[in-house]
Amino acid sequence: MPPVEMLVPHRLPEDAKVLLVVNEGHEIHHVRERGYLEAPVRIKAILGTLIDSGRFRLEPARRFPQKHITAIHDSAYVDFLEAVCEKLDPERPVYPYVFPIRNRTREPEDLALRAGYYCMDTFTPLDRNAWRAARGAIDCALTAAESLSQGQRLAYALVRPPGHHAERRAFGGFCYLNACAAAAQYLSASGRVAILDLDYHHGNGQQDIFYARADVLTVSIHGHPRFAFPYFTGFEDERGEGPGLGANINFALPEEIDGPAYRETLADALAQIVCHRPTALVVALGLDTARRDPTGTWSLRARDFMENGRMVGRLGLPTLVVQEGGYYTRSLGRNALAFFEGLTATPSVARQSREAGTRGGRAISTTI
Ligand code: Q9C
Ligand code: ZN
Repeated sequence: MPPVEMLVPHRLPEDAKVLLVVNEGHEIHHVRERGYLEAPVRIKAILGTLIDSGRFRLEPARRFPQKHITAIHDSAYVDFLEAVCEKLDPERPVYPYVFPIRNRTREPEDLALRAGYYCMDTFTPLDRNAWRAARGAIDCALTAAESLSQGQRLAYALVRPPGHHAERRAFGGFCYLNACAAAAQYLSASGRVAILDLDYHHGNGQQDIFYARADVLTVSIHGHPRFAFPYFTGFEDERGEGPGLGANINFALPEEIDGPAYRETLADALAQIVCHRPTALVVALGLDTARRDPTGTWSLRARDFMENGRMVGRLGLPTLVVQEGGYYTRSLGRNALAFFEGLTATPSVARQSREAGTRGGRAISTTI
């Protein structure tokens, strides 16, 4: 079979294109330590490939009020993050090194010490621009979410730093603010929402944020925490609590997984999402499930990402994709594009996205 690229006309009508919102200012957050994988080149690699494909329509991010951040994060945590970043020397990131896990009622006064109070690991530093860049990522996700509520069927927030490890009151795993959770929270005002986390690492952030909520389903497919970050969460018996019991679903997979094995689990995950009857879907798209990713152990290739996209697209839901991890720079663009080729391969989704353009301003509606 020829690649999908050759099967579709190169010049798509504007309203059939995927809405793309890029975190323009992401480069200000650049941890220059050798071996820090979460680098600006990740966005460059993906964006170049997407633009060349002619399938995306760029839209600038709008600025949203801070209430969208405090709706999903503790306000003391948000205040801390903003204040500490401003005070840092641009050349010297701060790595948390003391973690007051016992006496949590006393927040250390010293900002470097307080970093540990709000952090889950020793490899995610605070730096001068972490707050501003993470806030930019939130604006992108919210801009894209807003487009869904206006009738757009498919949008992509191409952002870094990533967000899915950021919990209500903690940063870590290269994440500071949880953009996919902010988008889901925004969309939940108009109906039930599902988050599908396809990053290699457990989506502990949105699990934590929505754990007691029945209206936002959180699903994550990831490497089992016995060998994969974040190590303490992502077990299958974490199912939600109170009214949210049953609305958190973890699929913890073994160290070696290929495309077909992954798809078996993805099919189960999608069936759970159908049961939830969401009006919108947020996909936390990690590309670190790819072959050769330095943080992962799996072996997905471009054709697997395309098939994954196709399976997700068959849900026929208004879909917002938020970029998360993925660190093997050479395949990032190819794999991201393949995922979107799959997502838009279902005729019904393409048709709906064209109709959306003429419908302008209509609220999201589910098609399943
Ligand atoms: N130097 C995301 O994919 N692994 N985060 C340990 C230690 C880090 C991944 C690296 C995994 C974090 C968003
Ligand atoms: Zn990851």
